[in-house]
Amino acid sequence: MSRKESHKALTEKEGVDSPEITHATSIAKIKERRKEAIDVPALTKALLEGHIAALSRAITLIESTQKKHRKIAKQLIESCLPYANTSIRIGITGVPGVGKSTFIEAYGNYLTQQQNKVAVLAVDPSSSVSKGSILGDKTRMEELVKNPMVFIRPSASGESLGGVARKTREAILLCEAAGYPIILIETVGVGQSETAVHSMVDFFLLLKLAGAGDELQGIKRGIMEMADTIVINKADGENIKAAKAAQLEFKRALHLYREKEFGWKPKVLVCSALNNEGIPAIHETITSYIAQAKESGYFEKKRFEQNKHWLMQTIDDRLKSKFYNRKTVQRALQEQLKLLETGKTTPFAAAEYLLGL
Ligand SMILES: Nc1nc2c(ncn2[C@@H]2O[C@H](COP(=O)(O)OP(=O)(O)OP(=O)(O)O)[C@@H](O)[C@H]2O)c(=O)[nH]1
Ligand SMILES: [Mg+2]
Repeated sequence: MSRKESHKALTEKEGVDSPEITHATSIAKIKERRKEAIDVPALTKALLEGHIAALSRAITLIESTQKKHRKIAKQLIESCLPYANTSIRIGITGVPGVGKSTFIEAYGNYLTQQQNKVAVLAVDPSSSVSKGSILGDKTRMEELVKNPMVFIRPSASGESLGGVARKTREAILLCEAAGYPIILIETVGVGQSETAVHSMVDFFLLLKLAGAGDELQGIKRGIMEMADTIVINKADGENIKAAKAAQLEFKRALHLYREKEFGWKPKVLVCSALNNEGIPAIHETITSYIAQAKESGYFEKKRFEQNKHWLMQTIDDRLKSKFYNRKTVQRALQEQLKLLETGKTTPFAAAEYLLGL
């Protein structure tokens, strides 16, 4: 046996690492330990002072599933709460490729020119698998990522939309405490994620394209109803005429919808995110919506409703996972399913039995 082989045999037998591995592991261990020693008051202080690194770190902690991190995250959020709730939260939705990221790049840059710091978050449960849109966003928000007044955080990963939504809501609070007065949240308008985003923002913007029917764009009527303003993007080049025609068409269609609570009528605008055209008018619309919503008391009321929604949602989620994670339930559920399959029980009797366990 050569020296190398005998060393390998020894390390395998006794579980001893090779010298290089030992060295690397000890460095990793030191780093790990350093990572573990989280000074929560210092991190909170740095976050409140607006340090981007501290904000990133804090968001990583709220995204962590580790129990000890969850505990720290809870502390962090509690210390940030008095400074939160201060921003304008804007949701941006639309089918893939409509230009959400390009729009955020244009609008984000416009906002920073007005001396506003901007935080950009994303809700895209699918990206946890493909990471596709994160990569896309980095390249499509070229200018914005370099802008020191902007904080960009790609979508949190998570198996469920509920998990991603919770993390995003907590990230909003942290961004607010770190001094970001405007938060833009991008979400893909094809699943349930826009409903989740709608219930965490003050203003919901739907981006659309001219020339494609609603079915083609995969936008359901419900999402149209949620929108506080519709913007037809890519109104440039040969597309301008079609965009203007679509604007008229949507204006007409929106007449059929009922007014929003404080008498707000959703507007229909056009823009070219790519050419930075139409952005100031969109900003004016958003500003005037927020002013009216605040004046009428709707702004506060909506935020309370949203908080109520998330409280109930969290209870639902917790109860469900508590129930399904129980070994007895898991076993009994399988048994009941078999009984159901062979016609020996009914869905209601089975449910009653399981819930009574
Ligand atoms: N002509 C034109 N192209 C645009 C405009 N806005 C976006 N695009 C292009 O449309 C493509 C998709 O843009 P994105 O901003 O990535 O779209 P998205 O909605 O964020 O896409 P997902 O994140 O994949 O859902 C890119 O090639 C953009 O350059 C616009 O105003 N005019
Ligand atoms: Mg995008």
